[in-house]
Amino acid sequence: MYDLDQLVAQATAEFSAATELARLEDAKAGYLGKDGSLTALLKGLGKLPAEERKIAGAAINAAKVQVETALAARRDALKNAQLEAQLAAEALDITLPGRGQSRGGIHPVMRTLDRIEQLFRSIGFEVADGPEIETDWHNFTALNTPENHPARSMHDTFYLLDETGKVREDVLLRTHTSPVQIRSMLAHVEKYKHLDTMPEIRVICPGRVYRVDSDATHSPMFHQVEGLWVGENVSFADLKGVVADFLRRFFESDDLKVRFRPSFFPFTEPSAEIDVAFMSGPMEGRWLEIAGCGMVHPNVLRFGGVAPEKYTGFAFGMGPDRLTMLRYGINDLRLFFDGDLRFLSQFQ
Ligand code: 2NM
Repeated sequence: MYDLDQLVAQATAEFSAATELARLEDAKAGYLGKDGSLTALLKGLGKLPAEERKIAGAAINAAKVQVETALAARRDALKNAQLEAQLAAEALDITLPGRGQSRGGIHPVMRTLDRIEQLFRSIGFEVADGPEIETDWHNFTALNTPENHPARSMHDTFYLLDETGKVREDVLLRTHTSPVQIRSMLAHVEKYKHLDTMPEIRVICPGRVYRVDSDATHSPMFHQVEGLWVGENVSFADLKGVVADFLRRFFESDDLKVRFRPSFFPFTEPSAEIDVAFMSGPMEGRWLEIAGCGMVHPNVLRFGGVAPEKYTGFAFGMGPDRLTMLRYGINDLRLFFDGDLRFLSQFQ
């Protein structure tokens, strides 16, 4: 009869030779599978006479148990080895030194913004913000900008696409912070609609704005601070006083001249550019263009819900990026927005 001991020894050897689980299952099939040798022996039992069948059956079953035991042992061993290998591959060296923490800092432009906000708060202005994705109406229409004005073209303004890739007509990246002032006027008027005369609006709007422009003095994203003061009898003289006082405090110098040069903006009438000249220091005597301003156009007041027959207002806008460049003697605006820590950490 078949040598069962040899069969068990051979099965055990084959299992040991299998170094992967899949190969082990192949080896198993040769003994315990449908066409396996042990399976065949068990099937053949039926042909034996009754006495022999009993003895042979017991022997074959004992052999089967041995094969199954060897198989299970090898299976465990391979699974263990696999787990060990995975753990080894994923091992972390916890003795490596950490990367260290470095101290964060305030961006130089944000320092300028903080300073501007602080100065205006001290004379009774509030600080407001609004969305950077703005409606065409708040950004242009309410600011008295004609339908065909070049600022509205895709050369100058970033538009957004809809789901089908078409340019949306209704929204854009705001090109100035003036829409926040429209929103401030509308909210203020609504808040005080129960009064005959509303309290004055005094607000500044600092924030990011976007234009299609990029060179040493223009970045597609830059910052603005715009201010608005609306009330009864607010005049150009008030504008001059507020702006001149602000500039002296901002530059920490009484030794500077301020001049208002006639200009044009769709949202103000009259309009002016504001120039500053330092009377001492490295920039002595040079006029620098620092801001734009004017009396808010009656159409703009009306779009903001304010009656131009009763109220007047002035507005101004300046570029804190440019002010920061002046303050620190920087000649390329893009340095502020490259995110290079070698540059930025110099301002801490
Ligand atoms: C500037 C220059 C002149 C301005 C006008 C307004 C508003 F919304 F009240 F009409 N906000 N800002 C303004 C006026 C801005 O920036 C150079």
